[in-house]
Amino acid sequence: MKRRNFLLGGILGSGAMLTTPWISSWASAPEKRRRSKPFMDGLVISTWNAGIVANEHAWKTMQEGGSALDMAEKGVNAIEADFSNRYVGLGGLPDREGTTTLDACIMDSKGMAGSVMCVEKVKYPSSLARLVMERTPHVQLVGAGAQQFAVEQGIALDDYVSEEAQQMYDEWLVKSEYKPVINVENHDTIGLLAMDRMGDLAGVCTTSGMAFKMKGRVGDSPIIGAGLYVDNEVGGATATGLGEAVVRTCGSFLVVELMRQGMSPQEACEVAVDRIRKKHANVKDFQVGFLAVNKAGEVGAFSVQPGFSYALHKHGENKLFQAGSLFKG
Ligand code: SD4
Repeated sequence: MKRRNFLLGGILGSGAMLTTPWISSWASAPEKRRRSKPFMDGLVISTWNAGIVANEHAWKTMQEGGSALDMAEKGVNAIEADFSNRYVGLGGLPDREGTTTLDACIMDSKGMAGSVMCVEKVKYPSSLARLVMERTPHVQLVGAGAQQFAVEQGIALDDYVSEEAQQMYDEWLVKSEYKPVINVENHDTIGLLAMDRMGDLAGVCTTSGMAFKMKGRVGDSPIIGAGLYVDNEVGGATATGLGEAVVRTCGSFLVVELMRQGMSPQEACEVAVDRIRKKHANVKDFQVGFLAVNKAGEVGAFSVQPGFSYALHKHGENKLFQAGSLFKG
């Protein structure tokens, strides 16, 4: 057989596999999506109650001509700057050594990504993640290296320490109990997905991480594919809650891939939560929530425990919703 014919035979041979039902539905999904009309009105969806404020800022950014990436960054900057928030930014609860460390990542519509992990004294970690994406050949910078990069970029380090967070830390020290907590009050990471009027998508996720975590612990929030994933051809997803469970299951990537295979954002979030259930015998003891959006502007939200709120800015209205959940409380 001539080499050219041999190669052709190989391609046709693997094409025969497309007759299996799963592969063929997967293969036809992009075709289906091409037929659904892209949403061009602008949309923002973000986690927890603080999402309302973040959405407002993202929307304003869009009205001023900003891209989906600008919307995402400016949206969460408003929460990072709010030092009364104990779960995002420098007002966040510290690790078990008493130091607040921040995690953030960002993704644009071209599939570019940037991330900073375990960084100290940086007021806007999501903006630093954007600088990593735009001004370095890398995707992730960690700890002292991330902080050094911030300084090199002209960012002044901020020594803010929240008295209330310090007091909560002192109370925690008495027992030093280290276990994941599931209720709403103990989660507030902000994950935000934005779609601009070109129909392009971007996303961001920013947090001070799990309260009283071990020194050096990094959760899902700054991990591309775990706390956030955006594919401008398909949609985007973000996660909140117990980061370890989300990292183990590549949660946000999973949601986007399920949408790629033809699932709605809601179905994809529910299947991802179910995957977490199957992989964790202790699923009753922790919270994880997912948000998703597809190119048609359809959204989905689902969590392990009840109490996961999210904010949706669509058709000019910014509203808070409660996600459905695996357990009913
Ligand atoms: C983490 N996923 O560090 C974050 C925490 C969180 O709402 O989302 N809290 O694991």
